[in-house]
Parts: sequence; structure tokens; C-alpha cells
Amino acid sequence: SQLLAGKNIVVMGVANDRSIAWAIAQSLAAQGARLAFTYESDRVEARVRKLAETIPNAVILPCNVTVDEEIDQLADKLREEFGTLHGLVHSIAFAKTEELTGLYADTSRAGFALAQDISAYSLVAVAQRLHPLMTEGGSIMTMTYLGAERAMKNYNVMGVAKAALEASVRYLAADLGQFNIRVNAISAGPIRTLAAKGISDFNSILKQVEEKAPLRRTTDTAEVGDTAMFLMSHFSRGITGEVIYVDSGYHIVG
Ligand code: 0WD
Repeated sequence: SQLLAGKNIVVMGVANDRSIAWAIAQSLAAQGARLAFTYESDRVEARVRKLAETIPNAVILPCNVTVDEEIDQLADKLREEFGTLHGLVHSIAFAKTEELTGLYADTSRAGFALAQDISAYSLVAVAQRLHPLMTEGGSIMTMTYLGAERAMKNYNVMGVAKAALEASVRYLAADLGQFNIRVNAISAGPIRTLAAKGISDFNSILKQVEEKAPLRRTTDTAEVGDTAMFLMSHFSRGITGEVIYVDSGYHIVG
């Protein structure tokens, strides 16, 4: 039987077929979830549409998370389409390329604010408007990285945004637990995606993982997808406010 039959889940952050959000969507669809996909702008709409249309019954909606009105409209549309929402997958982050190299000490005020807005505050903005649709309880998850806890070369302003995101997961979990809504994060090992293109020297990061991680290999998006599926399912019902590592065990040794 399918673990997510009858569950309505919105997936935010598909940019292309390498996106972590896309692998998550595959794992959720394989277990019978009904999915809604959001796309940031016209720039990515066609690409997201082409992918999403391969999944039966998928709903495709615009939502730039920096615009409150677009999140309000998303909530309205999801209410129309689904009635009840059971899951929210947040797989969104952004920082200016120039802030992802050199010294963290050189971070600009505007660059700091933008990274925080898109990569951390957006989870709050979306959870705030979508949790009222989770009338049967729910599961909210986001994507984070080890750079939240450690000063990692070049990750810089994004590391600080991920630290805020992880703290936000704990505060949201504390708030929403009373509604039987769980909030968690997956901390993934480095994966070559569009977002990873912005990180300088990504190859040497991957090589380090292959050499040092207990499993001696890098992380596959499908591994993240299956953990996300677990977090969306009844099987994870006792887990909230948590960061789960899907990183070949790198964080215990690296
Ligand atoms: O190694 C990696 N790739 C890791 C990624 C390791 C650990 C965590 N992560 C995180 C990222 O920080 C992010 O939170 O996983 C999440 C997904 O990232 P991804 O799958 O690696 O990257 P990508 O395919 O680029 O998806 C991120 C997407 C954006 O893509 P682009 O590249 O077009 O910026 O986030 C979306 C957009 O689709 N996004 C937005 N969506 C709505 N409104 C916005 C926005 N304003 N800005 C970016």
C-alpha cells in the first residue's frame, strides 16, 4: 500500500530536473501523494510545467516567496484545489554569487538581508499562511546544510541564513505542535545542482566527502527524496523540530 495515499503536499523549489525538490517530488508521488508545485517566476515556469506535467494530477502555481501577496494567493489556490493540506516542502535558497566567495567579513548589508529573506524568512512567511489549511495535522520540511553549524569555506552568508533557518524550524515546531503540525529540516550533503553552481570550489567539497564520509560517497538527490517522504509520512509522527542528516555520515567525521 502507498504511504502517502490521500495526502496533499505542496513542493516549493523545483528549478530543473536536478533540483532536490524534484527528487523529493518523485519520492512523494511514488507513495501516492497528490502534489502542487510552485515556481518562482516566468523565467522558470515552462521548465517546471514540463516536469510537473509528468506527474498525474499535479497542480502548478506561481509563488515568488519574497512577495507576501503571492503567498496569500498560493494559500487561496491551495484551499480551492485541495481543501485540506497535509504537507509543505520548502526547498528554496538564494544568495548573490559575490557573497559566496572570499571573506564572510566582506558581506554587504543588502546581500545579508536578501539571503536571510529568501533562504530563512520565506519558511516563516509560507508556514504562517499555509498552516491553517492543515486541519488534519501536517508535516513541514525545509532543506539545510552543515554550513549552518560550521564556518565552511565560501558558504559564508548562506551559512548564517541556514543557521537562522534551523533555529526557525525549532520555533515553528514549538508553535505548531499544538495543531499536530511537525516542522523539520533535512541537512543534505553537497549535491551538484543549480544552487551549488554558485558555490566556489564545489568539486573539492565533493571530493572531501568521498574521501572522509563514513559511506565514502556523495549524497544522491533520491536519498534526500526518500527521507523527505518519511518526514511527510505517518512513520515520522513522533519527530519535530529536528535536523536530519542525509550526508553519508560526513558531519560525524568531517
Ligand atoms: O548541495 C546542495 N545542492 C545542497 C542544497 C546541500 C544542502 C542543502 N541544499 C538546499 C539549498 O540551500 C536549498 O535550500 O536545498 C535547497 C534546494 O536547492 P537545490 O535543489 O540544490 O537548488 P536549485 O535546484 O537551484 O533550487 C533552489 C531554488 C531556485 O532555483 P534558482 O537556482 O533558480 O535560484 O529555489 C528557488 C528557485 O527555484 N527560489 C525561489 N523560489 C521562490 N521564490 C526564490 C524565490 N524568490 N529564489 C529561489
